[in-house]
Amino acid sequence: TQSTALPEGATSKDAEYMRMAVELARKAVGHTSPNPMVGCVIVKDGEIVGRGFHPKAGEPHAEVFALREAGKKAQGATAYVSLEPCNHTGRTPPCSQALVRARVARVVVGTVDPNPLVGGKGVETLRKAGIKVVVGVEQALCQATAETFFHRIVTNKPFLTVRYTMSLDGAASPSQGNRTSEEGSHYSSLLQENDAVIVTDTCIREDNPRLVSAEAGAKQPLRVVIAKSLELPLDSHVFDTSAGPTLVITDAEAITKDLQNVSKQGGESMESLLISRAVDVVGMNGMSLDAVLDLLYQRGFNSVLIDSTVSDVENCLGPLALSEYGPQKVVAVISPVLRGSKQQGPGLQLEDVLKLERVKTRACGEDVVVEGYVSKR
Ligand code: AOF
Ligand code: ZN
Repeated sequence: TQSTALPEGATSKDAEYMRMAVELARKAVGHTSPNPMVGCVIVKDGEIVGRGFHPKAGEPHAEVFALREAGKKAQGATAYVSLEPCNHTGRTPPCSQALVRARVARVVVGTVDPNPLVGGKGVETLRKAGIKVVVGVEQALCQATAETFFHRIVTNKPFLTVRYTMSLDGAASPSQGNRTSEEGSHYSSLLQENDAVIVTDTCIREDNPRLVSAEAGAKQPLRVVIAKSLELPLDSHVFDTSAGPTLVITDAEAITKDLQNVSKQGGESMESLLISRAVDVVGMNGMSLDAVLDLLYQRGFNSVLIDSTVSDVENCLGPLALSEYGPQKVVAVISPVLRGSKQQGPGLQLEDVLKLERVKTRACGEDVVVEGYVSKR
């Protein structure tokens, strides 16, 4: 079904091909950062002659793969691209020129690329070469597909999602049972979509989560543990780096002391464990969320998930929602349990309450998952 109004010069058939391009784009979910997911379909006389998607930064763009498959058939054809074709030489050459050289007759673009190096210039190059261009077919869908990239390129910060669980009576609740990492589960896709997942040392101690997506072929998110000290349980699942990479961010001053302290406990020392499992450790003064997000941005990440647990919700979710650093998206899991405890959270004044947008609610076993976007403040 069609999700947005059609721009002038576009048909419902165009929208259908664009949705195919988006489907192709999504094949690379979790793999493209710092680049966006992009898909391309080339159609000649009602027949699909080329298909492509951007698999990974450094590799060719969606258009290149689709043009390769189409070969000579690209001449006079229509190309559907979920994102405006690039017009600059980055890690790869400009797609606008590749489309011109292939002599396509028409290009249907999902949405303009907010990258200042592109920003409408791709469309301009195509039009100057006499190619018919329609912009904005399935625009909302195409923007949503590249939302983390859009956020990164515009704000120089990764797109932040906060997930937490709560009881029916509005108190924090253990999230253990909700981390069902089966293939196709909501949690598994959330991990697959995000480049990194942040948890605290409290979460490691209380829940000992694996933080591994069960989706076939998923690129595992970097598991980031924010820890006040390195005194973490040595048998924590996050230290099993055969399942996914792990980074521990801890206080810069505590770092040397902790490595030695723990090693006195006998058995495998924290220091040798971190080295043998190739766990990355970063010492940071202050460890503010801003500094952590900045470090992940520098590493080329588009999307970061904060997976909150019992104590974290009280400690950081309230202040976080109010902070200028986000989150952009909230995923709340409401479990049918009553805690009966009086929650004394930081709270918002009634007039400041944040209303989520584009809200989706679904049942997930006995839980209800509510997710939505935080409107720009
Ligand atoms: C497209 N098609 O499939 C993608 C585009 O370093 P490069 O050469 O990979 O260029 C990266 C930029 O190109 C990226 O920041 C974004 O603006 C655009 N991505 N463009 O025409 C694609 N992935
Ligand atoms: Zn390109």
